[in-house]
Amino acid sequence: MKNSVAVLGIRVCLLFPILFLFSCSSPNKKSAANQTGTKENIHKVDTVTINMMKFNPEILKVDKGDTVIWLNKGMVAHTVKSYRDNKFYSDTLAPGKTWTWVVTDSAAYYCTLHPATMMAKLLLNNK
Ligand SMILES: [Cu+2]
Repeated sequence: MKNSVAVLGIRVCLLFPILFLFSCSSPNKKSAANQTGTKENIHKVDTVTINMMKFNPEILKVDKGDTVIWLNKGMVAHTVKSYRDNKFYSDTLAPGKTWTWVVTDSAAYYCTLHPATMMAKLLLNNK
């Protein structure tokens, strides 16, 4: 009798860790499903290069939520300012510096230091 009680006790001790392992495997599947659901929120990042007194590309197609990075590869300082509504106005960008804006709308913009020659546009897709 004592033997059979001891065997039963050992079986219960083995059973609990196995149940514990199975119960742990299900939350992992849930978190994998959550990761696929966030893909819709991914936006792209575009770079506008400033060089030879020009924005390149001069017309950039974007979506709301995209990030635009202006990179000054020129020899002198420049700025990035929208014409209307003050949607954005960068700091003065020394050579080698960048400035970033997250797109909220389409915008025509220019360089306040060279307004006669440096003009460009951000155009929303589907417009
Ligand atoms: Cu400029």
